[in-house]
Amino acid sequence: MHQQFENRLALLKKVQQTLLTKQNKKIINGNGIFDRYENTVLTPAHIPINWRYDLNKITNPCLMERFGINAVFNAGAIKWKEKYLLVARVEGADRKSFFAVAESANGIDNFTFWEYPILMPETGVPDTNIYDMRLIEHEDGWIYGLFCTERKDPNAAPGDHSSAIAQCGIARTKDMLQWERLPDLKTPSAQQRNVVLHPEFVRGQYAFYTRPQDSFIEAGEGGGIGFGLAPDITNAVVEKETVIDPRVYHTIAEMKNGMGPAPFKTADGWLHLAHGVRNTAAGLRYTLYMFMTDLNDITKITHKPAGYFLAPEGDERIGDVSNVVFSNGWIADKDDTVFIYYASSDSRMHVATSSIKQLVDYVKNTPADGWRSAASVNVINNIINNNKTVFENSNQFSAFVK
Ligand code: M1P
Repeated sequence: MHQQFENRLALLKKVQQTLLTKQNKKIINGNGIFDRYENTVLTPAHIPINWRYDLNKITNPCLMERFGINAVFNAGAIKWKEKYLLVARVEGADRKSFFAVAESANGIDNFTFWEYPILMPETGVPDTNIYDMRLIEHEDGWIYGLFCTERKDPNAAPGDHSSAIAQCGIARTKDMLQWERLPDLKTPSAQQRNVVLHPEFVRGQYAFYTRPQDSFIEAGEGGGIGFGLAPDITNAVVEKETVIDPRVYHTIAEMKNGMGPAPFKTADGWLHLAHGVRNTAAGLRYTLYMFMTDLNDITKITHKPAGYFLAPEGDERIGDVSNVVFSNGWIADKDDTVFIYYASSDSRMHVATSSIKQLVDYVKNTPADGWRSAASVNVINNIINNNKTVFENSNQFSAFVK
């Protein structure tokens, strides 16, 4: 029995070591905007063996898994002490999510979890489930983690075990190890998910991107990505939310949308990554989209390409919640490289790389939505006609049109 235990443990370790040391390669022939990579960067198989197994031969002679992991996804991201950190949403087989930090030296492979998951302090109202942390290095000197905290709806009818109240939890740290939990954000909305803190003060206040979806729709206001200010982060109250990026009929965000990670400041404006949700006969489809806001008025969208930036492809389309990509973490490096971390189908994490230069070009020069089929055809015709001019009298063009 002991030998069997030893053999199984050796195999578990070997398989995991192979996974954790596997090199990740860029997939060539991308769209010029970003590049995908061959391998996922975090999966349940990346979770340390000693979190899942009791490694004592006496108490666990069959070397059974004692704590199963269902999914590792929707990770916040930060560059910290020259390492690329992901604060992943780890979901156990018990359906509860928690946060855990994984680090990599290059941002694209060999992500390895820290010794312990994060034991997030609770407020006076315990969290039933916490997930989807956004990491923000705020100019006040703290690193904030904003996340969704869900508790059972106290007004749920007897027998209703699925109605929940979702709110924005706030915690902060200086070392990524010790977290100080602050009171949950208060807003006029009954539910909040996908709340992000802007990294700079706005008019001397903390600025939040919110998602006043449900209450605004109920009030006939359509919903979308909202914005509001709070003077004090230790008791954050947003009195008024204004929708800055509304949902629009027959677009990738017709059903709902939500901010992704905190925006990057560029010379041209604030670069944002968000997710949009549309309905299909097969259920909801989540894709990522981008836009830019004005440096002087961060509530004003200056550029917004039509449609999605990144949509689920191939294996990404299948998982616990299929046809979903979701991102709440990206890192801009000093050399201009941008690491976009995204989850597919609520199951595992991927990386894509781009650069600030490419993303600014994409956001500024990709045509905006014309809202109608005819407008889309006009965009294509413009491209074709411009290309004709570019390649007039050139052999390259004749090769294309043959
Ligand atoms: O299942 C897809 C996503 O659904 C929710 O996002 P949203 O509130 O924008 O619909 C979240 O539960 C998210 O974690 C999940 O990935």
